[in-house]
Amino acid sequence: MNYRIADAGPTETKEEKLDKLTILAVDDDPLTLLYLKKMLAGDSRQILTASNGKKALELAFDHRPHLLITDWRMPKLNGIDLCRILRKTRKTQHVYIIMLTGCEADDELVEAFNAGADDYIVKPFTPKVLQARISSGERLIRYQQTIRRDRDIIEQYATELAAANRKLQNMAMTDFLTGLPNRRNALIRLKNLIAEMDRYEESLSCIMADIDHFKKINDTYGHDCGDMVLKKVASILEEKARSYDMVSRWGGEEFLIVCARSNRLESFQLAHRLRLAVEKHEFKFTEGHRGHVTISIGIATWSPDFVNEDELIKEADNCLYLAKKHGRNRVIA
Ligand code: GH3
Ligand code: MG
Ligand code: MG
Ligand code: MG
Repeated sequence: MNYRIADAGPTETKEEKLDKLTILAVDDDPLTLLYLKKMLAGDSRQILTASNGKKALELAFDHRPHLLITDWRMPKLNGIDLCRILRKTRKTQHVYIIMLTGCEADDELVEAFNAGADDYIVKPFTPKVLQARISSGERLIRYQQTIRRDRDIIEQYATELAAANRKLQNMAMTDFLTGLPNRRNALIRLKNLIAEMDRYEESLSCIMADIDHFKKINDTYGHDCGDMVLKKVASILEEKARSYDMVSRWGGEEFLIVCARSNRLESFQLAHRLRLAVEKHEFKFTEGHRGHVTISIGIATWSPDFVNEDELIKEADNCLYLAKKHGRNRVIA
């Protein structure tokens, strides 16, 4: 698993390389606009200009500036309405807005802030003051960028963590060798199924299958060959069972098949099919050594006589024991 939480966590305050600051200056007076453009120019800035609110709006939507300096009174769309629209539009709602205007009455200042302005400068302004206010705005913009970046990192960690958890959960429920659901998984399925089948008054059965004389395969051809046989038997059982049966690896060379909506006769027929399919398959144990393996099967069908799933499995185990005792390669229900 590739955890990166330890090396560069979201709480780290590493100085990061910041984007160029995009500033949009808006004024219907060409001289003011020219002046602003010259004054604002700098290596770390991109300066855009517009001569009215409507053009500014188009530029803002296209370029998503970080900061906007706008005049109030302009043709087509004034600065106040420009503010309102930008604030209401998702992609521009966070732009830092400085109103630069000749209006200096308190009511007008209040109106500008109510429309969404972040700062207010009365004309004529001095470059020093404007620069200082832009710096203050830039600090806020950078701070917001850091927060957004940290949030993205946290979201990414959360996604990775959720995926890792899913993988772990999957691993805890799956048999490593065969890829089948493991015993824990089968027990959960069985428990749930018993409740479900009881509710709908449907039958359910358990098929316990055990490979005959499996130890001999290990002893004769080696453990790897034993593993190969286990995997193949697992895949034969999977292939021959119905899609709603759960074939699980119960342990060693034993497989439990949990059969929903399956009475004694139906599960008996399925068990026969499984037994024949395994018996029929020709294994290549080693170079020049081919042969067959068989399985013995015990079946138990759920009824109110059983206390719980453990009792049901115990019954399937008893039948399996009898199948072994009576000569193996057979089904007992
Ligand atoms: P029976 O017909 O009575 O079931 O005889 P058996 O030899 O199949 O049963 P026994 O319980 O004596 O031996 C089972 C063997 O399965 C012993 C164990 O080493 C082997 N085994 C269990 N798990 C694995 C595995 O994952 N891989 C391999 N290769 N062998 C395994
Ligand atoms: Mg004007
Ligand atoms: Mg066995
Ligand atoms: Mg066994």
